[in-house]
Amino acid sequence: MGDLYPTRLSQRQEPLPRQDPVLHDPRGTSTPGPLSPEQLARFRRDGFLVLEQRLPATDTEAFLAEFDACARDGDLLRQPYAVAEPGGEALRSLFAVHELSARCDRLTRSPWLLDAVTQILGSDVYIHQSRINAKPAFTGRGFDWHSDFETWHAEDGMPRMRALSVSISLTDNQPLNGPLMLVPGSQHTFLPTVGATPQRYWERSLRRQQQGVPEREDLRRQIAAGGIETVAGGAGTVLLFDCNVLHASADNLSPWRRSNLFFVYNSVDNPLQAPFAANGPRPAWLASRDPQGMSAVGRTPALQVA
Ligand code: 6CS
Ligand code: FE
Repeated sequence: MGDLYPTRLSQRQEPLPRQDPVLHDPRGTSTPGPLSPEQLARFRRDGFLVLEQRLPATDTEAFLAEFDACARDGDLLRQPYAVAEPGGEALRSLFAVHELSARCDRLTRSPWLLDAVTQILGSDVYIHQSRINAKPAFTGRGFDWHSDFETWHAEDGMPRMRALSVSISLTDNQPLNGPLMLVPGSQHTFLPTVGATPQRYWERSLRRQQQGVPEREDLRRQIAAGGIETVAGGAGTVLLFDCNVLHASADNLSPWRRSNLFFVYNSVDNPLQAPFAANGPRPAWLASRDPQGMSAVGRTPALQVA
């Protein structure tokens, strides 16, 4: 099969309708799970869903303490999976956190999360990427508009839209500290982007993304149709969002940090291929190529749902 989602093109192309379902197990019934039919319908319509279940403060505080310990560890900060803010020393993102932290690894496997993810993706899953985006006070820079899938397709060779992110707030997310903004309904359309992927682009894109950002005219149209919703909430808020829903977040100029933990689950039936629009694959800490979970910083077995 050819490329269903051509992107990183030399000139603008019209948006394409999504070729994959949003709910891969349409009634969410082949695996019993915590999501009600109404919640599944909302996820299909909007491309995201805030769960009623929250992570207790003891856990969010423990994750933050682990992150802060990493941010003081000089050896770790020299690793490629510790990404600094542009022009700053502060730690912007830490990848492969489920391999760095046993607590995190356990959380990726917790049945209440896995069961919800499986209701949507309709198969066993594995971790494609995990990270903490720290958004430090005053210096945390934003993330421009993008679809994660566009990057994972172009740069990682993810063939189909059958992945999602779980985002767990470790601090308050509120209008003033750069919360996630999402465009409801945008997951139904693929926006091809303009501009070839530079060599080893991830070394820059994780600080500031320029390729893979949709054309303004396409963004305007999506936002005119769906609006923008921010996910504000206290520490412990759990958000599921589809791999193709448009999202962004602004700089954090406030004195309150905004740190979120992300787990990206991909279907085991959607294994990575050669990148569709980049020269070589990205490192395993950024895009795991092994559903059995062998990555650059350790070994993680596949996630068992049953
Ligand atoms: O390059 C990536 O895989 C990542 N970049 C962004 C802006 N969002 C998702 C993902 O972490
Ligand atoms: Fe993203």
